[in-house]
Amino acid sequence: MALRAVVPRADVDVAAALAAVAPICEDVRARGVPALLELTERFDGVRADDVRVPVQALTDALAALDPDVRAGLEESVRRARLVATDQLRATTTTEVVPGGRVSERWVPVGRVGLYVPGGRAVYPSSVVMNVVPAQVAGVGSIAVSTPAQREFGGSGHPTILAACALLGVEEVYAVGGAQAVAMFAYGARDADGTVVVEPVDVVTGPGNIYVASAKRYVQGTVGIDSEAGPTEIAVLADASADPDHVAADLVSQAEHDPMAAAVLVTDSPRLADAVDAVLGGRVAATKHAGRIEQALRGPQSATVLVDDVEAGLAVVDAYAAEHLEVQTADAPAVAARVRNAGAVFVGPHTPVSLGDYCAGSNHVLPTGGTASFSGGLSVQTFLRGIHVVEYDERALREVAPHVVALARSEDLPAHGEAVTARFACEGTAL
Ligand code: HSO
Ligand code: ZN
Repeated sequence: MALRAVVPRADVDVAAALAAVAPICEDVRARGVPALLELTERFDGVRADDVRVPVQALTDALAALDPDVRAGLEESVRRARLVATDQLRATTTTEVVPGGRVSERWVPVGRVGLYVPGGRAVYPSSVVMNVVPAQVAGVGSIAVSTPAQREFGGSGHPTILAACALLGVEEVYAVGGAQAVAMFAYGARDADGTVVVEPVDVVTGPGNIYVASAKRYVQGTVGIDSEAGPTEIAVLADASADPDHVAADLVSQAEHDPMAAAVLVTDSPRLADAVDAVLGGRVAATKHAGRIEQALRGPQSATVLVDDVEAGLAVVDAYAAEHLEVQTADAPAVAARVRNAGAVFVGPHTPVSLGDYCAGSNHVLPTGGTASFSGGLSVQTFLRGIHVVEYDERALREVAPHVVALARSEDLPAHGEAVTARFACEGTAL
């Protein structure tokens, strides 16, 4: 617990953004499409006639997609589908007593809205990570929203549109930010009252602090996945790790955002020095050196020296990283002991960026320490367990005295009477 207070962490105040986000959500709720178009003009600098991206634009974007990117996305989809399919849970049925059964059936939600950011983060891979589990879960209606881009005439980014087309998603909106989350949560009507966007049951997807805050605002009206914050990588390494690979992996996630966190936890001062020695060169040689440097220098990033791997495990558990790499001798054994992490990447050949695209795992993962109580996006996000209870007369009769006694203890006698009413002809003295 004490460790949790000292681990490095970005200061992201989602609650503070609520004040800015609440009026936006309420405006969308009250005025629908006209509000969406105005907000898009205000925040994205482009005035469109319509919020919906025509299906033809999706098809055209896919036709124009770089074939190598298409092949990469197809492989990413194939692997994500394999994993998601295995995540599906079978119905469980428990024979509690003869004649008394409880089942749990996993049923997909009816409709989901997936938010895909634009701006600096144009990630077709996030389309894959959100859409595939929803499809595998069996969600019948899937809509995507992504910010309107001025340079693309107010439509969504073509790579995002192409990824939607590749996955067979035809309902796409060019709406960004908090307003997109509100649009999904409340639905939206035209000025003349025609329903343009049906409300959804669940909103998922990453985004900036306003998107996260809007998700918090609408939660309860709809389900949400986790509130995504800046990306984090922690590497738990010992002297056996390759410093250049460790440095490359830290840099890879720092590339997302000046607020991204890159934390090295090691019991080897020599490894720490060696990583430091190569880090500068790697940063200087890569395209987004500016923001990477900011991320690595920020208070959210650090090297933590520990006495041994055991102590390192305590630190990474306290940190509860979105991504944790274990690069130690006998990495599988060490990884098996990790309790808090969004995803664990085991051994020298499993960099986080593999998981970002093509491992088959999901890259929508809990950030900001929330991995201590939640997990990443999966088919489970889109399913609900429904308990199905069926007792026959004998089984009910047998347990009736217990129900009556418990009901009495809670001063809810009508609860007991609902059971005894079934045996009324035999008297109620159960
Ligand atoms: N590392 C990011 C996901 C991502 N990386 C998308 C590349 N594209 C958060 O898990
Ligand atoms: Zn990434």
